[in-house]
Amino acid sequence: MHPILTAFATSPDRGQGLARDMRVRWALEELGIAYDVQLLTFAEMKEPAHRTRHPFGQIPTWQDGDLQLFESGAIILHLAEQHPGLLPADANGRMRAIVWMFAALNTVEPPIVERSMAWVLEREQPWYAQRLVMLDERVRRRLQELSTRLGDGPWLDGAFSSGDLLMVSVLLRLKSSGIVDEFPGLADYVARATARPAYQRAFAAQLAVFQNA
Ligand code: GTB
Repeated sequence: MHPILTAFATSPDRGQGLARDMRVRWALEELGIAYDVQLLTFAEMKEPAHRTRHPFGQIPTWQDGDLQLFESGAIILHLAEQHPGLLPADANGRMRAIVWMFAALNTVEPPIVERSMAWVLEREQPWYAQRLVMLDERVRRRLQELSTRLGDGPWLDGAFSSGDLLMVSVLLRLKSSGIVDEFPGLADYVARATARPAYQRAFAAQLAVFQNA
């Protein structure tokens, strides 16, 4: 019996790989961990059985024997600590990669999610266009800062790590906006990461869920 990842039975993104099970799938592929997927409808995510796994009734969750986890970043940190491949061996390098995981989730993702949620919830409002200008500006500021730090380097700190995996996952949510393409270094960074065979396998697996639904 393999560990179990939960994911949307029908992702609202129609297989674009934007839901947060995708980043865990990617980490699992990078690390060579076999897993099963349990697909949940929106109603099933809110039922008591799933609430015992996830207090907020969301995906993804991860179950490995007695260990039950939620929060995509925590799941990936756990996997990266248990298996070689996504964290450097030396303690300082390891901690720096973990810092980038937090930076992706706590500093770069929030303005990107706020922009996406404004489109979902507020795009019919008369003031939406004006608000979007402000939201885009906040996203651009973060991307400019990230781009400056990345410089010419292929990855954020040495070899590809779970920090890069999360950062790229977060940037992908901007794909349809074209904003990442305004920063050629970041666009190359995303292209380099998504060309990795592990990303490609993970993407194909989540797309198959949509195609078979
Ligand atoms: N902080 C948590 C984590 O990182 O694991 C956030 C988990 C989360 O937001 N899960 C979402 C969920 O279960 C799915 S990923 N939502 C259902 C609910 O809350 O009832 C968020 C997401 C959903 C859809 C798209 N999309 O269509 O593009 C993108 C991202």
